[in-house]
Parts: sequence; structure tokens; C-alpha cells
Amino acid sequence: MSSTPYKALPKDFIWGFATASFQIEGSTDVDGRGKSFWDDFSRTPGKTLDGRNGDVATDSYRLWKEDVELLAQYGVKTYRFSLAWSRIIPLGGRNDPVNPKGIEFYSNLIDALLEKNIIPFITLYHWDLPQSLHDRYGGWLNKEEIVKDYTRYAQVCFEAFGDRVKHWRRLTCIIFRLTMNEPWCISILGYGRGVFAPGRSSDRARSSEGNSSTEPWIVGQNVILSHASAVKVYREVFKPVQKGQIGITLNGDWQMPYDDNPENVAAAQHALDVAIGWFADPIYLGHYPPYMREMLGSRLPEFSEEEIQLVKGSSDFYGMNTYTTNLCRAGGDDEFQGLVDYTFTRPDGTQLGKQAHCAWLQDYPEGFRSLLNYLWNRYHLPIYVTENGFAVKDEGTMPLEQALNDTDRIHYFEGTTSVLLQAIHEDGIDIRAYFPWSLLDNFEWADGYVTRFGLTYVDYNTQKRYPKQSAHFLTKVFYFHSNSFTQY
Ligand code: GBH
Repeated sequence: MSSTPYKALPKDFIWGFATASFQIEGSTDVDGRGKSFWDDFSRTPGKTLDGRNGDVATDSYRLWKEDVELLAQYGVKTYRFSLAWSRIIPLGGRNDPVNPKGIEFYSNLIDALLEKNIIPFITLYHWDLPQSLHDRYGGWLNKEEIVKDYTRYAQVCFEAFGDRVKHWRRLTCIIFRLTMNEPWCISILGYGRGVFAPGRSSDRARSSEGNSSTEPWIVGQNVILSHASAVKVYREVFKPVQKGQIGITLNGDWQMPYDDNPENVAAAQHALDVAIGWFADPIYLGHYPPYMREMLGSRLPEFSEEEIQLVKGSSDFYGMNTYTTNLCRAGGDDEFQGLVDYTFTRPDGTQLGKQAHCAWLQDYPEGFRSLLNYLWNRYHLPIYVTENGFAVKDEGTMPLEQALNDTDRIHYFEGTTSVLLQAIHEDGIDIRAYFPWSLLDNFEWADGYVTRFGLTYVDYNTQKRYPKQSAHFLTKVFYFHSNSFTQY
């Protein structure tokens, strides 16, 4: 248990686990679902580490009731999940038909959660663009089309799900929605590095199409504008009645100077500017970070006066996904990291923290605290931690019993939950939610099923779910620190 002395979490603080549609649902061709651009991408040889795709995933489209039971058993107050755009509007576009079966699926899920006093925390877009929008006009690359199509999709969701939730007991004022998950990943991994769908890149060994020096920055801007346009509609048409909060969630890890060499100190800020400020500065402050313009010149699109009015202030809170800390050194030619080199090896040769299964992740809770302070001081908005988690090294090849005894993951969450409490009680930061990633082991994008982030182990042969020790650990921590478990 945390070493922080007992002090209750704020009354309205919510915690729960997170997932995303394409990572868990499977059933990609049933009940009228249209294709998403992850369907074929993940089926293409060489795109995932183990050659496996999202056709079944954790089979949650069929097993969703079991998932809800599991959440109830863990005692969560909220569940973060995403909607598959192509289930709701199979062809995606603003003149394309809505699929009643898609609406019904998510309606049933929402009802079942509310029945258990679990607040639905909905993400509209977690990376699964309808394939037909990509084929028709280039998807996220086409500002004129995508902003309108995304806005209409969002509107269909606000109409279908927002109102019904509102009438449910006292949960009325605490329904939050996220427009987008991690625009940096959408742009850079999809159109720069080309490792995520649609896999566009200048690297011709990887992709026959794409331009990594221009497309990610165009896509980033179009994602921002789509988000902001959906928020405008929500605020004008739905918020007066539904009273919900709406915002965006950004990925971003703490960037720490490698040493006190002034060049490396500046490099850490440059890394933050590109990882976080690229999106957060326009949305919360009304302009791109000056360093982005300096680095990219005219390759970074300009916002018109009208656009920036739309964008500035378009998120009610700061949505934060964070996993690790990088040590930053000036140099290198990677624009996606702000021309900064990342390492986990300190100048004295020691490692920053425990290594996870994926190369990009080490356990360093102090960085989480620094990042919370940085975001609070820079953007002055309540923070929702919408993802945070750890993949234990080699968990995928361990015998079940060993995998369930996930001490490295427990250690990670011991650190992050202590820091969370310190940030709230000692640093005075207004933190309103915490979502460990993920409820289940699931389809880990380009890693396939090799890398496991779940608090629940999934046996992919039987689809049986087994709680890991870390899930029990988190349940205990939040039970202990919560003063609001009687509020319903
Ligand atoms: C989250 O992204 C996702 O929202 C979630 O779907 C996913 O399952 C989870 O993380 C676990 O990975 O070396 O250039 O390829 C986390 C943010 C940002 C972390 C990109 C990995 C790798 C950068 N990710 N980063 S690169």
C-alpha cells in the first residue's frame, strides 16, 4: 500500500480502467460494421510483430457482459472505452446512413454500466477511421471533408448516447467525453513513421505512398480542427441540456534533461513542445509552440484567424495519457521528437527504471509527478489521467500463474498511485480521474498480442479472463483512499 499518509481523495474523484474499440472488440464484419483502416492494415503481413490482427481481439463485442461484470468486481467508478465509428456509420461520411445495430450495441453497454453505477467515459475516436473515408478522399489528410464528417459522426453520438445518460439518477453532471485519443500517435505513427494505419511514410521500404516531412503536420492540424468543430457543436447544441464535459486526451511523457548542460536543458523543452505543445498549446493557449515553427517553417500549416478562435479553449479539461520519462539530449535528426535524442541510460551508466516489454517504457514515477506539475502550471485546467500503465517483460510467454503474479506492474502502480496522491495533496493539483491502461490484455497495435498491458490476463485460445495481482492491488488502493464509495 502507498506510503503516503491517509488522506481521502476529493469527493468527485473517479477511477476506472480503459480500453479502445479496435483493441478489444473483434467481430469486425458483423451487424453491419463497416471496415476501419486498421482491419486490412493489421491483416497485412509484416505490419504486426506476431502477424496477428484485430479480427477477434479479446472478443469483447460478444463478451461485453463479462467485461462489465469484471469492472463491477474491481469496484471501479468509471470505465473508459471508445466507439467504433464504422459500427455507427459504416461508410463514415456525413451523408452516409447510420447503423442502428451499432447504436444498439453501445446503448446496451452504457445501460449495463449505469446499472452497476459505473460512469461511461466515452472516447469518440481511438484510431479506427472508417476505411471508406481513407479511400474516398485521403481521410485525415483532407481538411475540407474530414472536419465535416467527423463533426457529423460526433453529433450522431451526442444525440444517441448523451441524452439517455443524462436522465439517469445523479450521474447527470459527471459524464465526460473525449473527442480524440492521442493526436500525436494518429499523425506521427500513421503518416510519419508509418507503423500504424494507414501506414504512410517516406520510407519506401515501408510504404509506396506518403511524405513524412509534410503529412504528419497536416494531419495533426486536421485532427485539432475536427476535435474543435465537434466541441463547438456539443457546446452549442447539446451541453445546455446534457451538461457534460468534453475535451481531448493527449499522449505525452515527461522529458528530463540528460544532464545540466544548457543544450540538453533546452532539448527537454523542445521534446515537450513537439510531444505535447504541438496540440496542447493551440487548444489551451491559442497558438503553436514557437519551436514548432522554428523547426518546420512553412511545413507547419497556419491556422486562419477563424480557425484559431474555434480551437482556443476547445477542451474543458486536460486529458493526459502518460507512461514513462525520457532523458533528453540535443541532437539527432528526428523531427517527431523535436530533434532530440531519447535515452533511459543516465550519465553514470545506470538505468532510469525497470524496463518494460516495449523498448520505449521504463518505470519512473517521479517523472509522472513532474509532468503533472508542468501541465498544471502551464495550462491551469483540471487534469484527467486517462491512461497510465506498464507491460511486464516477457509476460506473454510466461506460464499463467507467473503472469498473474505481476510484481513489476504492481511496483509501477505503487509508484504512480503514490505520486498521484502527492500531486493532489502536497502539490495542490486538481486531478479528477485516473484510468490505468488497460482493463484487459488486448490487441497492442503494431505489437500484435505480444505485449500485454492488461490488469486482467486474457488467454487468447479460450478468451478466458484472469485478474492479475495488479488489478487487486489497484482496487485496494482506491478503496482505501476513496471517501466517495458511498456516494451512490
Ligand atoms: C497508448 O499510447 C494508446 O492510447 C493505447 O491504445 C495503447 O495500447 C497504449 O498506449 C500502450 O501502448 O517509438 O516513436 O514508436 C501510448 C503512447 C506513444 C507510447 C508512442 C509509445 C512510441 C513512440 N505511445 N510511443 S515510437
